[in-house]
Amino acid sequence: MSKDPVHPLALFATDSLLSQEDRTIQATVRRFVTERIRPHLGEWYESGQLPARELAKELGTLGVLGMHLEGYGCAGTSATAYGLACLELEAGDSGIRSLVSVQGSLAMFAIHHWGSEEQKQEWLPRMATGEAIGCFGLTEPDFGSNPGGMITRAERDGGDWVLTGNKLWITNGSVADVAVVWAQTDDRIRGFVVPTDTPGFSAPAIKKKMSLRASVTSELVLDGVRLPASAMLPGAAGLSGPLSCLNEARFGIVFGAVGAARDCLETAISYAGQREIFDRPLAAYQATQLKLADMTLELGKAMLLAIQLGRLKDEHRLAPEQVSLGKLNNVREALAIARECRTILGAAGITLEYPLMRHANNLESVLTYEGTSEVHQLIIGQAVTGEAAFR
Ligand code: TGC
Ligand code: FAD
Repeated sequence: MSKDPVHPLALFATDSLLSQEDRTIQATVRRFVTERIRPHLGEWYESGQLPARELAKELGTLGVLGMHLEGYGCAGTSATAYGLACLELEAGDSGIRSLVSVQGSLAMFAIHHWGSEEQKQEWLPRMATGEAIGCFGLTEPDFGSNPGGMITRAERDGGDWVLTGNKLWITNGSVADVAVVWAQTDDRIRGFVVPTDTPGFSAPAIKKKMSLRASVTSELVLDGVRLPASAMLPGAAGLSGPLSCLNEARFGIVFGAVGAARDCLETAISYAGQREIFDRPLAAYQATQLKLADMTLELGKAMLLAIQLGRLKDEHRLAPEQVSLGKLNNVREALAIARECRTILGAAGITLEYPLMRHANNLESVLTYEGTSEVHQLIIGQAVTGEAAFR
């Protein structure tokens, strides 16, 4: 006897754990993604071109840029609401969530948390509306997982700073108006707010990506970039400055990965219900149901973990190693779900008609950026043993 299907997340009743306000924000972002983003994703992904400037303004109007920050034109929502927005954006595409993460959690957060009042007034209101786009330059060609080894330097020259070095794999780089760049100085690692029209700054785009194609990824070249003394972020000294920003972006990914996984599972369930194989719907076979049941479990567990971390963050007691639990688990499981769902669609699963291969390819980057899986395993390993095993 057939029964009405239940949505995988409804089985966990996760909505009942969210406030009405957070759910309203989630529904608003979901509608935006459905109407404005989803119809274009295949084309943006295939061409590797994202209308980032136009989109940033629309995302600013939607209110998601720096939405969990207070003041300076930011909405000041709960952290959970920010996570739910990331979930809906990444249900569209990880690249769109990345645009928002890098703008709000990395570039804006760095200025908001570590910047001078003058830096905040100059950049945050324009970044919240999407009129100005930001990027965050931490990774270098030889220093990704180990950013503390960076060789980009900022030297004092009279009252000025002069920056020299290269950053690699920088999201939004070529379309940014402002780059938050981290560099070695005589007094530890420091952050600098660099207007991208400063002479000596360039940001060539990285091409031929097989992942995150609906996202701008660039190199940053700093060839004697001269900045006034006021360009340094006064609050940040040492590696804890940039790492504190990563906590914010990683938190968004904890939720975002659930969005990509949900989109894959919804697609596979719908397809399996319609696809007739050996005269019966694919959904009616045990082999299919075993896959769907296991993925439903992992999706629900990932969502529960995200909500728990959201609660902790809203209570200001979320520790970095707890963010690592979520980033590691949810991205790893989302990638496994995307690949398994692709098998359910057979050949159709490899096309851009369906989102599965696109999500799976994107999640390869998400698994690597913001701390690779191995880095997060080591952070958790350190938390439970007290021993650092990075070196
Ligand atoms: P370690 O000696 O452990 O720490 C150095 C200083 O930093 C403090 N700290 C943190 N502070 C805030 N938040 C955290 N999560 C922190 N982790 C450590 C620490 O207390 C210490 O402070 P102090 O005052 O004693 O100096 O540092 P380490 O060199 O051993 O490295 C540790 C490790 C490997 C965990 C860290 O380097 C790391 O997380 N590596 C991964 C790098 C990474 O994730 N890069 C991401 C770049 S941005 C990006 O990918 C954007 S993708 C686009 C998108 O987001 O959508
Ligand atoms: P590596 O650090 O060279 O790692 C290679 C392998 O070694 C990995 O498997 C890693 O887990 C493993 N490994 C590393 N350390 C250890 C260890 N101690 N023990 C065992 N194994 C280890 N960076 C930015 O600063 N800003 C951005 O906006 C940004 N956007 C990005 C966008 C995309 C699409 C991508 C792909 C990357 C982006 N990054 C960005 C860079 C990203 O953060 C780095 O790629 C990431 O930190 C890993 O560095 P890596 O690629 O140099 O790998």
